[in-house]
Amino acid sequence: MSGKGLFGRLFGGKSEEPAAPAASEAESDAVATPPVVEPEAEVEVEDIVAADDPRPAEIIAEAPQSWLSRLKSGLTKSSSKLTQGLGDLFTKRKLDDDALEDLEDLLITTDLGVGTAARVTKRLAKTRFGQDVGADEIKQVLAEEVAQILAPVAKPLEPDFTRKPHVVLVVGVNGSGKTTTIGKMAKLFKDQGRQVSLAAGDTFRAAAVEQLKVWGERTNCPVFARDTGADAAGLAFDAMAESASRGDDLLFIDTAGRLQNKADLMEELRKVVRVIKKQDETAPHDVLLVLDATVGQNAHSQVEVFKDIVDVSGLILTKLDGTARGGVLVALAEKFALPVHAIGIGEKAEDLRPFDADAFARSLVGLN
Ligand SMILES: Nc1nc2c(ncn2[C@@H]2O[C@H](COP(=O)(O)OP(=O)(O)O)[C@@H](O)[C@H]2O)c(=O)[nH]1
Ligand SMILES: [Mg+2]
Repeated sequence: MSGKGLFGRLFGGKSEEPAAPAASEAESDAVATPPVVEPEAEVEVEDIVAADDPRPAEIIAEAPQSWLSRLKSGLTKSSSKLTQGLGDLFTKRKLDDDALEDLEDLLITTDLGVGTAARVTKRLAKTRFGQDVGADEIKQVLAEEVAQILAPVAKPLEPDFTRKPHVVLVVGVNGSGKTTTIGKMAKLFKDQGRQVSLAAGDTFRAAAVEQLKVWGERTNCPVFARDTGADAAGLAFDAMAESASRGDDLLFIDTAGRLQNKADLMEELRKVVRVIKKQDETAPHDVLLVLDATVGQNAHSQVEVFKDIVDVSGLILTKLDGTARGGVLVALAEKFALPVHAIGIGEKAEDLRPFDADAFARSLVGLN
C-alpha cells in the first residue's frame, strides 16, 4: 500500500461546500509529489527523496517519511516484543496443546486482551493443530484477527461543518496528550481550509494554557484563554459565544484531567457540558477521550471513569511510538467498541492521523 492513500484521506467531515476538501486534497498531493514521479506511481515519499536528491544528507535524513513507514517504526517496540516472543516459541514447533497455551500467554502479555488471545489460538487450533507452524504464519493470522476487531471502530472524526461551530470537547487524565492532540487536529483541519478556534479549558495549570497558546500560534488559530484558576465552565461559555460569532467551523475545548479527585473532576466536566448546552443544546458534538497507550491495561479503567462522567463519543490513543503496549488499542476496541478516531505516534503536528485498521494491525505484529 502506498502512504499516499492514507495521507489523502486525513479526517473526513460533512461539508456545506463539498468541493473544498477535495480541492485541497488534490493540492496537497501535488505538493507532496515531485514532478519526476508519475501521478499513479506506487512510490513512498522516502523512496522519492532517496532517488536523486541534491540536498545535503542531514537534510534528507530529516525529510518527511510516509505515514505508513512512520507508523511501522513508531510501533517497533510493540511489534518487536511480539516478534521476539513468537520467534522464541515457534521455530518449527508442532502446534500441540502446550504450544497453544504458550501462544495464548504470550498474546496476553502484549496487552492484546484475553478475548483476542483466545480467538487467535482457537482459530489456529482449528486449522493447524498437530502441524508445524512458523512465527510468520501466526503473525498473519494474528494480523487478520486484529484487523477484523479494529475495522468497526476505525472511524475518522467527521465534524458537521454546517454547525458553526462543531464543538469538540477533549477529555482525559493529565499528561495523556489532550493539548498536543488538539494542536495536531487544529493543524489537520486548518490545512483543509477550515476556520478553527481553541479554548484553554485546563485553567489549573499556567503551563497548560501557555502550551495551547503555542499551538494556536503554530497553527494560526485563535485561543480563548483566561488566567490560571479561572472557572473552566465560564471560559467554555464565552468561547462558545465568541466562536459562534466568528462563524468558526470548529471549536476544540481543552480540559483539565485531575483524576486524583474524581468528584471534583466530575463536577467540573459536567458543568462545562452544561454551559456548552446553554449556547447550543446539541453540543458538544464530539467528546473525545485521549488515552496514553503507555499506561497499558490502566487505559481500561480510564475509559470506565470518563464514560461515567461524560458521554464519551470516541477515543484517541497517543504515544504509540513510545511503548511496547500498543496492543491495548485492540483490547479497548474489543471491550468498549468506541470509535478510535486517530492515533498519535510522536510529538509533532504531523504525528497524528486517522486510524486505519489494516495498517495498524500489520504494523503491530511486525508484518510489511
Ligand atoms: N511520543 C509522543 N509524545 C506525545 C504524544 N502525544 C503527546 N505527547 C507528549 O506527551 C506530553 C503530555 O502531553 P499534553 O498534550 O501536555 O497532555 P495533557 O496534559 O493531556 O494536555 C507532552 O510532552 C507531549 O509532547 C505522542 O503521540 N507521542
Ligand atoms: Mg493539557
